Amino acid sequence: MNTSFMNGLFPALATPFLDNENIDENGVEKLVQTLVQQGADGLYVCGSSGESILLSIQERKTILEIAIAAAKGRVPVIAHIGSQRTSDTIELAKHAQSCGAAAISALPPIYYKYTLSELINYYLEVMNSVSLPFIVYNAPALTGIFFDKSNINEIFIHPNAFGMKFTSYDSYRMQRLMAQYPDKVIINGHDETYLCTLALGVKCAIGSTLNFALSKFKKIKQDFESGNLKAARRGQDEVNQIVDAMIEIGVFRGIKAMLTLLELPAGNCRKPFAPISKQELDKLVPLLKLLA
Ligand code: MN9
Repeated sequence: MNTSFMNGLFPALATPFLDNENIDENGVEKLVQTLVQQGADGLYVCGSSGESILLSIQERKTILEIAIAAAKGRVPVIAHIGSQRTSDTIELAKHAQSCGAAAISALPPIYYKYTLSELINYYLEVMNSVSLPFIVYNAPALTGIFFDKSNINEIFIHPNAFGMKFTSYDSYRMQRLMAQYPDKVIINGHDETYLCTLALGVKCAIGSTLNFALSKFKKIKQDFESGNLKAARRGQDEVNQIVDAMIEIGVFRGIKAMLTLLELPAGNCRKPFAPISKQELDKLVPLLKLLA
Protein backbone atom coordinates (compact mmCIF):
# COMPACT_ATOMS: atom_id res chain seq x y z
CA MET A 1 0.00 0.00 0.00
CA ASN A 2 1.39 3.41 -0.97
CA THR A 3 1.45 5.53 2.17
CA SER A 4 3.55 8.38 0.81
CA PHE A 5 0.63 10.81 0.48
CA MET A 6 0.16 10.71 4.24
CA ASN A 7 2.84 13.22 4.99
CA GLY A 8 2.83 16.74 6.37
CA LEU A 9 0.06 18.89 7.78
CA PHE A 10 -3.61 17.94 7.42
CA PRO A 11 -6.14 20.37 8.91
CA ALA A 12 -9.05 18.56 10.60
CA LEU A 13 -11.55 20.64 8.69
CA ALA A 14 -14.07 22.59 10.77
CA THR A 15 -17.65 22.55 9.49
CA PRO A 16 -18.95 26.10 9.03
CA PHE A 17 -22.62 26.56 9.90
CA LEU A 18 -25.13 29.27 9.05
CA ASP A 19 -27.15 31.04 11.76
CA ASN A 20 -30.01 28.54 11.24
CA GLU A 21 -27.58 25.64 11.93
CA ASN A 22 -27.57 24.50 8.28
CA ILE A 23 -24.21 23.70 6.78
CA ASP A 24 -22.63 26.75 5.17
CA GLU A 25 -21.79 24.98 1.92
CA ASN A 26 -20.04 28.01 0.40
CA GLY A 27 -18.14 28.31 3.65
CA VAL A 28 -16.91 24.72 3.44
CA GLU A 29 -15.68 25.37 -0.07
CA LYS A 30 -14.01 28.63 0.91
CA LEU A 31 -12.27 27.09 3.92
CA VAL A 32 -10.91 24.26 1.79
CA GLN A 33 -9.71 26.71 -0.89
CA THR A 34 -8.03 28.84 1.76
CA LEU A 35 -6.27 25.91 3.41
CA VAL A 36 -5.07 24.45 0.11
CA GLN A 37 -3.77 27.86 -0.94
CA GLN A 38 -1.97 28.19 2.41
CA GLY A 39 -0.17 24.92 1.69
CA ALA A 40 -2.11 22.23 3.55
CA ASP A 41 -0.74 18.82 2.57
CA GLY A 42 -4.15 17.20 2.85
CA LEU A 43 -7.47 17.44 4.66
CA TYR A 44 -9.27 15.34 7.25
CA VAL A 45 -12.99 15.86 6.82
CA CYS A 46 -15.90 15.28 9.24
CA GLY A 47 -13.80 14.29 12.22
CA SER A 48 -14.14 15.64 15.78
CA SER A 49 -13.28 19.16 14.62
CA GLY A 50 -15.86 18.85 11.85
CA GLU A 51 -18.51 18.07 14.52
CA SER A 52 -19.29 14.77 12.80
CA ILE A 53 -21.17 13.52 15.87
CA LEU A 54 -23.67 16.34 15.29
CA LEU A 55 -24.10 15.78 11.55
CA SER A 56 -26.50 13.50 9.72
CA ILE A 57 -25.15 10.83 7.39
CA GLN A 58 -26.39 12.81 4.39
CA GLU A 59 -24.71 15.99 5.64
CA ARG A 60 -21.44 14.14 6.03
CA LYS A 61 -21.67 12.97 2.45
CA THR A 62 -22.40 16.49 1.24
CA ILE A 63 -19.45 18.00 3.13
CA LEU A 64 -17.07 15.37 1.78
CA GLU A 65 -18.26 15.93 -1.78
CA ILE A 66 -17.79 19.70 -1.46
CA ALA A 67 -14.33 19.28 0.07
CA ILE A 68 -13.17 16.88 -2.63
CA ALA A 69 -14.53 19.10 -5.40
CA ALA A 70 -12.85 22.18 -3.88
CA ALA A 71 -9.54 20.39 -3.37
CA LYS A 72 -9.56 19.51 -7.10
CA GLY A 73 -7.04 16.73 -6.68
CA ARG A 74 -4.38 19.11 -5.36
CA VAL A 75 -4.27 17.42 -1.95
CA PRO A 76 -5.56 14.10 -0.62
CA VAL A 77 -8.83 14.23 1.30
CA ILE A 78 -9.40 11.75 4.12
CA ALA A 79 -12.97 11.04 5.16
CA HIS A 80 -13.76 10.35 8.78
CA ILE A 81 -16.60 7.86 8.52
CA GLY A 82 -16.90 6.62 12.10
CA SER A 83 -20.45 6.51 13.44
CA GLN A 84 -22.48 4.62 15.99
CA ARG A 85 -23.90 2.03 13.63
CA THR A 86 -21.68 -0.29 11.62
CA SER A 87 -24.12 -0.05 8.70
CA ASP A 88 -23.86 3.77 8.62
CA THR A 89 -20.09 3.59 8.79
CA ILE A 90 -20.02 1.17 5.86
CA GLU A 91 -22.41 3.37 3.89
CA LEU A 92 -20.05 6.31 4.47
CA ALA A 93 -17.02 4.19 3.54
CA LYS A 94 -18.60 3.23 0.21
CA HIS A 95 -19.59 6.81 -0.42
CA ALA A 96 -16.05 8.01 0.36
CA GLN A 97 -14.61 5.51 -2.08
CA SER A 98 -17.10 6.44 -4.81
CA CYS A 99 -16.35 10.15 -4.58
CA GLY A 100 -12.57 9.97 -4.56
CA ALA A 101 -11.41 10.15 -0.94
CA ALA A 102 -7.76 9.14 -0.55
CA ALA A 103 -8.36 7.25 2.68
CA ILE A 104 -10.95 6.67 5.37
CA SER A 105 -10.70 6.82 9.12
CA ALA A 106 -12.99 6.02 12.03
CA LEU A 107 -13.40 6.58 15.72
CA PRO A 108 -14.73 3.53 17.51
CA PRO A 109 -18.44 3.57 18.35
CA ILE A 110 -18.94 5.05 21.81
CA TYR A 111 -21.43 5.12 24.69
CA TYR A 112 -22.09 1.37 25.00
CA LYS A 113 -19.01 -0.25 26.43
CA TYR A 114 -18.31 -2.63 23.58
CA THR A 115 -15.89 -5.46 24.15
CA LEU A 116 -12.55 -5.38 22.40
CA SER A 117 -13.66 -8.17 20.10
CA GLU A 118 -16.79 -6.19 19.15
CA LEU A 119 -14.64 -3.18 18.32
CA ILE A 120 -12.23 -5.33 16.32
CA ASN A 121 -15.16 -6.76 14.36
CA TYR A 122 -16.47 -3.26 13.72
CA TYR A 123 -13.14 -2.20 12.22
CA LEU A 124 -12.68 -5.41 10.21
CA GLU A 125 -16.17 -5.17 8.70
CA VAL A 126 -15.61 -1.56 7.74
CA MET A 127 -12.18 -2.28 6.23
CA ASN A 128 -13.62 -5.24 4.31
CA SER A 129 -16.33 -3.08 2.77
CA VAL A 130 -14.03 -0.99 0.55
CA SER A 131 -10.46 -1.01 -0.76
CA LEU A 132 -9.41 2.40 0.60
CA PRO A 133 -6.53 2.72 3.08
CA PHE A 134 -7.86 2.89 6.62
CA ILE A 135 -6.68 5.01 9.55
CA VAL A 136 -7.79 4.06 13.05
CA TYR A 137 -8.75 7.17 15.02
CA ASN A 138 -7.48 6.76 18.55
CA ALA A 139 -8.88 9.47 20.85
CA PRO A 140 -9.04 7.83 24.28
CA ALA A 141 -9.97 10.97 26.23
CA LEU A 142 -13.17 11.25 24.19
CA THR A 143 -13.96 7.59 23.51
CA GLY A 144 -12.74 5.87 26.66
CA ILE A 145 -10.92 3.31 24.52
CA PHE A 146 -7.13 3.37 24.21
CA PHE A 147 -5.69 1.56 21.20
CA ASP A 148 -2.04 0.73 21.61
CA LYS A 149 0.36 -2.11 20.90
CA SER A 150 -1.39 -4.35 23.43
CA ASN A 151 -4.73 -4.48 21.58
CA ILE A 152 -4.31 -3.24 17.99
CA ASN A 153 -2.80 -6.27 16.28
CA GLU A 154 -5.98 -7.87 14.93
CA ILE A 155 -6.90 -4.54 13.36
CA PHE A 156 -3.43 -3.67 12.10
CA ILE A 157 -2.88 -7.00 10.32
CA HIS A 158 -5.72 -6.21 7.92
CA PRO A 159 -4.20 -5.30 4.53
CA ASN A 160 -6.11 -1.98 4.38
CA ALA A 161 -4.97 -0.88 7.84
CA PHE A 162 -2.65 1.91 7.01
CA GLY A 163 -2.09 3.68 10.29
CA MET A 164 -3.47 5.51 13.27
CA LYS A 165 -4.37 9.06 14.18
CA PHE A 166 -2.96 9.07 17.68
CA THR A 167 -4.72 11.72 19.76
CA SER A 168 -3.25 11.29 23.21
CA TYR A 169 -0.58 12.96 25.32
CA ASP A 170 0.98 9.56 26.06
CA SER A 171 4.14 9.72 23.95
CA TYR A 172 5.49 6.59 25.62
CA ARG A 173 2.63 4.52 24.26
CA MET A 174 2.97 6.25 20.93
CA GLN A 175 6.66 5.39 20.68
CA ARG A 176 6.05 1.75 21.62
CA LEU A 177 3.37 1.51 18.95
CA MET A 178 5.68 3.02 16.31
CA ALA A 179 8.46 0.64 17.28
CA GLN A 180 6.16 -2.37 17.07
CA TYR A 181 4.63 -1.32 13.74
CA PRO A 182 7.31 0.50 11.73
CA ASP A 183 5.33 0.08 8.50
CA LYS A 184 2.21 1.83 9.81
CA VAL A 185 1.75 5.57 9.57
CA ILE A 186 1.32 6.95 13.08
CA ILE A 187 -0.11 10.45 12.93
CA ASN A 188 0.06 13.17 15.56
CA GLY A 189 -3.50 14.03 16.60
CA HIS A 190 -2.96 16.66 19.30
CA ASP A 191 -1.64 19.98 18.05
CA GLU A 192 -0.06 20.67 21.42
CA THR A 193 2.22 17.61 21.09
CA TYR A 194 3.36 18.34 17.53
CA LEU A 195 7.01 19.12 18.24
CA CYS A 196 7.36 16.21 20.69
CA THR A 197 6.11 13.76 18.09
CA LEU A 198 8.40 15.17 15.39
CA ALA A 199 11.21 14.14 17.72
CA LEU A 200 9.78 10.60 17.73
CA GLY A 201 9.91 10.52 13.94
CA VAL A 202 6.24 11.24 13.22
CA LYS A 203 5.77 12.54 9.67
CA CYS A 204 2.17 13.61 9.64
CA ALA A 205 -0.20 15.67 11.80
CA ILE A 206 -3.96 16.05 11.68
CA GLY A 207 -5.28 18.86 13.84
CA SER A 208 -7.96 21.40 14.49
CA THR A 209 -5.65 24.35 15.12
CA LEU A 210 -4.36 23.83 11.58
CA ASN A 211 -7.64 25.35 10.35
CA PHE A 212 -6.25 28.76 11.25
CA ALA A 213 -2.58 28.32 12.23
CA LEU A 214 -1.10 26.31 9.39
CA SER A 215 1.87 28.62 8.90
CA LYS A 216 2.86 28.26 12.58
CA PHE A 217 3.06 24.50 12.18
CA LYS A 218 4.98 24.79 8.93
CA LYS A 219 7.50 26.97 10.72
CA ILE A 220 7.82 24.53 13.67
CA LYS A 221 8.48 21.73 11.19
CA GLN A 222 11.01 23.77 9.25
CA ASP A 223 12.82 24.87 12.42
CA PHE A 224 12.86 21.31 13.71
CA GLU A 225 14.21 19.93 10.44
CA SER A 226 16.93 22.57 10.22
CA GLY A 227 17.98 21.91 13.82
CA ASN A 228 16.77 25.25 15.15
CA LEU A 229 15.17 23.71 18.22
CA LYS A 230 15.01 26.96 20.13
CA ALA A 231 12.76 28.51 17.48
CA ALA A 232 10.74 25.30 17.16
CA ARG A 233 10.08 25.30 20.91
CA ARG A 234 9.04 28.93 20.80
CA GLY A 235 6.62 28.12 17.96
CA GLN A 236 5.13 25.21 19.89
CA ASP A 237 4.80 27.40 22.98
CA GLU A 238 2.85 29.97 20.97
CA VAL A 239 0.58 27.27 19.55
CA ASN A 240 0.04 25.96 23.06
CA GLN A 241 -0.95 29.38 24.38
CA ILE A 242 -3.70 29.31 21.76
CA VAL A 243 -4.69 25.72 22.62
CA ASP A 244 -4.86 26.63 26.33
CA ALA A 245 -7.31 29.41 25.52
CA MET A 246 -9.35 27.13 23.25
CA ILE A 247 -9.57 24.45 25.92
CA GLU A 248 -10.84 27.09 28.35
CA ILE A 249 -13.91 27.82 26.22
CA GLY A 250 -14.15 24.29 24.79
CA VAL A 251 -11.87 23.23 21.93
CA PHE A 252 -14.54 23.05 19.25
CA ARG A 253 -16.08 26.41 20.15
CA GLY A 254 -12.51 27.72 20.28
CA ILE A 255 -11.85 26.67 16.68
CA LYS A 256 -15.00 28.48 15.55
CA ALA A 257 -14.07 31.55 17.57
CA MET A 258 -10.57 31.77 16.09
CA LEU A 259 -11.90 31.30 12.55
CA THR A 260 -14.48 34.03 13.18
CA LEU A 261 -11.83 36.45 14.43
CA LEU A 262 -9.82 35.75 11.28
CA GLU A 263 -12.94 36.37 9.16
CA LEU A 264 -12.95 32.84 7.84
CA PRO A 265 -16.17 30.81 7.46
CA ALA A 266 -17.21 29.33 10.80
CA GLY A 267 -20.44 30.33 12.49
CA ASN A 268 -21.17 28.67 15.82
CA CYS A 269 -20.87 25.02 16.74
CA ARG A 270 -24.08 23.06 16.51
CA LYS A 271 -26.32 22.72 19.55
CA PRO A 272 -26.02 21.52 22.26
CA PHE A 273 -22.80 23.56 22.08
CA ALA A 274 -23.54 27.12 23.17
CA PRO A 275 -22.98 30.04 20.82
CA ILE A 276 -19.78 32.01 21.33
CA SER A 277 -20.29 35.21 23.26
CA LYS A 278 -18.79 38.58 22.40
CA GLN A 279 -16.93 38.42 25.70
CA GLU A 280 -15.32 35.10 24.75
CA LEU A 281 -14.32 36.45 21.36
CA ASP A 282 -12.78 39.55 22.91
CA LYS A 283 -10.74 37.39 25.25
CA LEU A 284 -9.19 35.59 22.31
CA VAL A 285 -8.24 38.73 20.37
CA PRO A 286 -4.78 39.07 21.99
CA LEU A 287 -3.90 35.59 20.66
CA LEU A 288 -4.11 36.78 17.07
CA LYS A 289 -0.69 38.38 17.37
CA LEU A 290 0.76 34.91 18.01
CA LEU A 291 -0.35 33.90 14.53
CA ALA A 292 1.59 36.66 12.81
O1 MN9 B 1 -8.28 16.30 15.28
C1 MN9 B 1 -8.08 17.31 17.36
N1 MN9 B 1 -8.54 16.25 18.19
C2 MN9 B 1 -9.61 16.30 18.95
C3 MN9 B 1 -7.60 16.75 16.10
O2 MN9 B 1 -10.24 17.31 19.04
C4 MN9 B 1 -10.00 15.10 19.68
C5 MN9 B 1 -6.94 18.10 17.99
O3 MN9 B 1 -6.46 18.99 17.04
C6 MN9 B 1 -7.38 18.86 19.25
O4 MN9 B 1 -8.54 19.60 18.96
C7 MN9 B 1 -6.33 19.83 19.75
C8 MN9 B 1 -6.71 20.42 21.11
O5 MN9 B 1 -6.61 19.43 22.11
O6 MN9 B 1 -5.11 19.20 19.82
